[in-house]
Amino acid sequence: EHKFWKTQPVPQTLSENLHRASRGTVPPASANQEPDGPIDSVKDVADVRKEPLPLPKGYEWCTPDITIDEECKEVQTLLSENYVEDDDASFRLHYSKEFLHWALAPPEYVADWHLGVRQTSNKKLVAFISGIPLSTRVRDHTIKTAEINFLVTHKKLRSKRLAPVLIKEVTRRVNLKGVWQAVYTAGVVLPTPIGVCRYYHRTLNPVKLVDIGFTPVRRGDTVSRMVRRFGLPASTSTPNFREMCKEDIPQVLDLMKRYMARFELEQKFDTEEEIEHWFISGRGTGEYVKGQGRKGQVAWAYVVEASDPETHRITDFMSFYSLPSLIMKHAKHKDLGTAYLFYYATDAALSSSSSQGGEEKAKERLSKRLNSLVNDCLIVAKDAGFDVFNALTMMDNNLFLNEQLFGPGDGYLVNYLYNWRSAPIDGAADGVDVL
Ligand code: NHW
Ligand code: EN5
Repeated sequence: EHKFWKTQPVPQTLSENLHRASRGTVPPASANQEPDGPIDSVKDVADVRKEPLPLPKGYEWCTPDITIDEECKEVQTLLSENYVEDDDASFRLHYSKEFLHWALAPPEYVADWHLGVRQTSNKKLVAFISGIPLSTRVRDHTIKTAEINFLVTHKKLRSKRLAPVLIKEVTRRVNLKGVWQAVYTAGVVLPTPIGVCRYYHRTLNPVKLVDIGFTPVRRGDTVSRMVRRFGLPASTSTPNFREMCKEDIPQVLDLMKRYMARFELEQKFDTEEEIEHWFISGRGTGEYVKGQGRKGQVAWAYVVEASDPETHRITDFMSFYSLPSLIMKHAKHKDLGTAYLFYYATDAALSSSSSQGGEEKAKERLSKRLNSLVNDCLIVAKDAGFDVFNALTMMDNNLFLNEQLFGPGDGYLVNYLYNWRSAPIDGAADGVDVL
C-alpha cells in the first residue's frame, strides 16, 4: 500500500520489462515506452518551501558538520548502533569516521545536505540522512543528481513515520540547490527498482568466517579443505601492477570515462579532483603494515602502467574500499574486515584492443584480463588483513565471479532513481531473479 511512496515521483508499478530483463529478454527500448525524463512537472527553486518540515514535538533538526571530529563521531555512533543489518541480525555495517568523512565530503559537497534529528531534551542525535551531489548518466541523458545514503533512525524510534519526514526534508534541501533527481540503493524492495544486484563473497580467511557463522561449511567439506581452496599466492601476478599515485589521475580519469561509457547507467566522474578524492585521499596516513594496511585507510587503488617508458600509459585501474561489519553474536571476534570491489576500468574492454578477432575473442580477452586484475586485488586485500572480499552482480563482474571463487550471499542491493522515468536498463538484473 505504501502510504508514503505512493505520494512520491517514482514509478509506481514494477514494469513487466524489469521482470523480462531479469530473464535475459530485454525488449527494444522503443517498444511502447514513454520517453525517458522527469516524472514530476519541472519546478523553480523560487517555488521550493523555505522552512524546514515540522518534526514531532520534542525533536529538532541539526546539520552535523562531518569535518568536525566530535560531530562526525556522533553520526558514526548512531550508525554503528542502528544502521543496516543482515536478515538475521548477525552482522551490522560498521562505518569508520574516516569512511564517513570520505563518503560525505567529496568535492563540491553541500554541508546542508547532511541532516540530523536531535532529541530536544538532551540533544542526543537520533536520526540522520545524507545527500551528496554527483552526475548520473542514463543512456544519453546526463542529469544532476543527489546520492542519498545513510538514512537511519534510532531503534527506539522505528515505525513512527519519521523516515518520510527525513526524506522530504532532504528533498527540499536538494531542490533548493536546483537539483530535482536522486539516486539511492537499499537492501529492501521499495517502489520501484530500476535494477537489482546480488552480493557475492570471496572468502579470504575461512577459519574466521566459519567460526563467526558468516560462511557455512558445506556437507562433505572441511575447514582445512577450504583453507586450501581459498589460498592465494604471496604476491600479485599482473605485470606492472602497482599502487595508484597522484600522477596517474589524468589517465585514470580518461580510462574510466571510456570504460564506463559501455554501460547504460553510470555515476560519472567529471574532474581530476573527484578522482583524487575517491581514489587517493581515502588512502589514510602512515606506513603500510602487513596484515593491517594503513591506519584509517578507506580506499585502495591500483593501476597497471604499460612497460613502454615513453608514454607511461595506464592500461588498467582497480579499486576497492574497506567497510567492516560488526559481529553481533560472537564472544571473541568483534569486527569482520570486509573489502568491497569499487570502480575499475581496463582498456582490454575498449575497441582499439578488442577489434581484432571478433566478439567472442574480445570477451575472452577481457575476461582473462579481469580475472588477473581481480585476483591481484584479492592478494592485496588478504595481505592487508581483510577476511572477505565482496562484489555485486553488475558491470563486467559476471566474467570473474565464479572463476575467482566468489559465492552468492543472502543479500541484495536494489537500485533506485527518484523523479526519473526510464526505459528498462540493460544488465540491470544480471543473473538475479528476485523481484
Ligand atoms: S538503505 C539503508 C537504510 N537504512 C537502514 O536500513 C538502517 C536501519 N533501519 C532504519 O534506520 C541506504 C529504519 O528502519 C529506516 C526506516 C530509517 C530505514 N529507503 O519511519 P518509518 C539509504 O540510506 C519507508 C526509503 O515508520 P522505519 C537510502 C517505508 O517503505 N524508504 O519506518 C535511503 C515506509 O514508506 P511506505 C524506506 O522502519 C533512500 C516508510 O519508510 C526505507 O522506522 C531514501 C516508513 O517509515 C529505505 N531504506 O524507518 C529515499 N526503509 O510508503 C531517498 C523504509 O512504504 C529518495 N522506508 O509506507 C530521494 C530523496 C532526494 C530527492 C532529491 C530530488
Ligand atoms: C548503502 N547505500 O545482507 C545501502 N549482507 O550477502 C546498504 N551475507 O553479508 C544496503 N544471514 O551471505 C546494504 N554469507 C544491504 C546489505 C545488508 C547486509 C547483508 C549479506 C550480503 C551478507 C553473508 C552473511 C549471512 C549471515 C546469515 C552471507 C555466505 C557467504 C558464502 C561464501 C561462500 C559461498 C557461499 C556464500
